[in-house]
Amino acid sequence: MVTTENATSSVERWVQEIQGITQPDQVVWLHGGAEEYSRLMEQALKDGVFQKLNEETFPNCYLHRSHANDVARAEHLTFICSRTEDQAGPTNNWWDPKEAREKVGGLFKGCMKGRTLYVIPYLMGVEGSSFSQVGVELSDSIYVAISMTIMTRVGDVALKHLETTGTFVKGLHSTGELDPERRYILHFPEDREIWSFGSGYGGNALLGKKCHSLRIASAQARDEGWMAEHMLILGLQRPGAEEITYIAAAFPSACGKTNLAMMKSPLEKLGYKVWTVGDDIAWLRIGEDGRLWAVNPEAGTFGVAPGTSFESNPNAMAMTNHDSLHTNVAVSPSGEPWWEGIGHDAPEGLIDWHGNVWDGKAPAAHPNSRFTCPIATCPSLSPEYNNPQGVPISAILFGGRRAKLAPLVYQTYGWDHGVFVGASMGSEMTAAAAGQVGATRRDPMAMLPFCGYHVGDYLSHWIEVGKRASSPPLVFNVNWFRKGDDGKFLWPGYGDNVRVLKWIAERVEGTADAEETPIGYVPKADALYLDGLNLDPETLKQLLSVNSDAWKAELEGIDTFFAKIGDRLPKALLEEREKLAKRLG
Ligand code: SAT
Ligand code: MN
Repeated sequence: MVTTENATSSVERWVQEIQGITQPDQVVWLHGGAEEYSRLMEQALKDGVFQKLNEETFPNCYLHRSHANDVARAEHLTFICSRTEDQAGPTNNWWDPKEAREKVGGLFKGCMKGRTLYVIPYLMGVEGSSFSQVGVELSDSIYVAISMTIMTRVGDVALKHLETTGTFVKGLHSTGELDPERRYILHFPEDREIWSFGSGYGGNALLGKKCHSLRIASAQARDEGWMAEHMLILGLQRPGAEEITYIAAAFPSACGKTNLAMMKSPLEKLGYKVWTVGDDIAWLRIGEDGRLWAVNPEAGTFGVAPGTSFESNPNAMAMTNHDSLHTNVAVSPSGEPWWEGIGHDAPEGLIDWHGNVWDGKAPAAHPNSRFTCPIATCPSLSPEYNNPQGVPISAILFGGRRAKLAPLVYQTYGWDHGVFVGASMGSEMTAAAAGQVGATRRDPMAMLPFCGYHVGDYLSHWIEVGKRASSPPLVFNVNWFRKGDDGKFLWPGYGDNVRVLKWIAERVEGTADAEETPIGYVPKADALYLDGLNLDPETLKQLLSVNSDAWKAELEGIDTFFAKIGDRLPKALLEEREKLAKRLG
């Protein structure tokens, strides 16, 4: 057991060391709490980092505009600096840790002259839970200090937790000059350390999120037998059911993860309600009962603004109306945020995300503009969110955008088949992303940019967990994006996805009807509750159809991707591939 003094003094020693290297004008420790938040925000307003939004209609809301070259994660500048290259695997950029430290270490020398160094102790996970982890981020960005205060449990609560664990993840961050030529996001998994230089953007700079909770944590989880996943967690309450059914789901970006996690069910009057546990990250462990138990390590939501409306996500809209940060959205002359797809026309005199009067040509809000809100303000927040044990997961969902291929939902034939489906999952690219429109980008478990070690070993770890868990979740695939010949979506999506969740919960319980197909169990037409939807039988048939020829072509795409993973791909997945080929005939 490490004493308080020891634990905190190890942080202090590190802060002094970094202070010596980066040479800030002053050092400010964050302790957490509302008063500190107000003080930081006052400073940020003075510095021009934030602007106040309309206090009457958007109380305690602020606008931040980032540098135009610094609006998204920089995957090509993100490195896994494991001791050997093969530990990083074929899907990560690798950099020799010694070389990386030399090169990027040089950039940190004196980089905080004239700036304030914020010491941000943070806790990922529930206070008092043995599954939680402490990190300390040292950053020269007040935007980061404020955002971390929303996204994590910041301050004394983290230092207190450190008393019991004694170890913390070290995260060093400087915005540098925001020069894309001098921008690096480095992970040292063996040292549980992160260095980020030259960016102030969320995923690059809020080091508790993707860097710690996924890249570093996934490598640690492999060593310790648990899982750090890019997953939402929700609970489905059903009439007559004694227990809530908890579901974890992984989708690539732009597939509606936040919307599903916070969904407002149109069947609420019938007793079907969705509770939000998390919208982005899940840490999962095998419990004594042999089930997988999940916690959301975060304390806030960092959601994509465009497309969020009272129709697509009323709960998120309610959160963005107060106590929130808005980054790179457009703003009306009266200080109200606006973005494409918000559900009402752009107001007269709209100011775009660059700060200019909008010319109506390019998007007014950046396509990756974001809202940052405390999860405590989520109207559908689960009472179990703060449970130190987490929630027991009954079903895992994978999915993506597949216009023609995948049915609305299917259940896999078991854990290994489920891992195969997750490993080969992909999404067809929309015009918003760089790359060929319509081409399928493979993204195993939606972890492609977030897995901190070799993807083949990662998939083996999944297979292992299934072996060790006596009651692993059932695994499903969903596709809200299937289109008809006219190019129109066949399924309404959003809140109506609760109808699919209902079928999934009934499969878990063993009461819903399904048909065996080559790819898995697909709902029988009358097994889905469709009252009030006006879905004609022909559309439903298309939604649930499995075309063997299309799946044979898919198999080729999967083979190409698996070949890239190489000989560290677990054999179980090759066996699943063979079984699928055989079922397809
Ligand atoms: O871009 S971030 O990693 O900050 C957010 C996300 O993609 O979920
Ligand atoms: Mn994410």
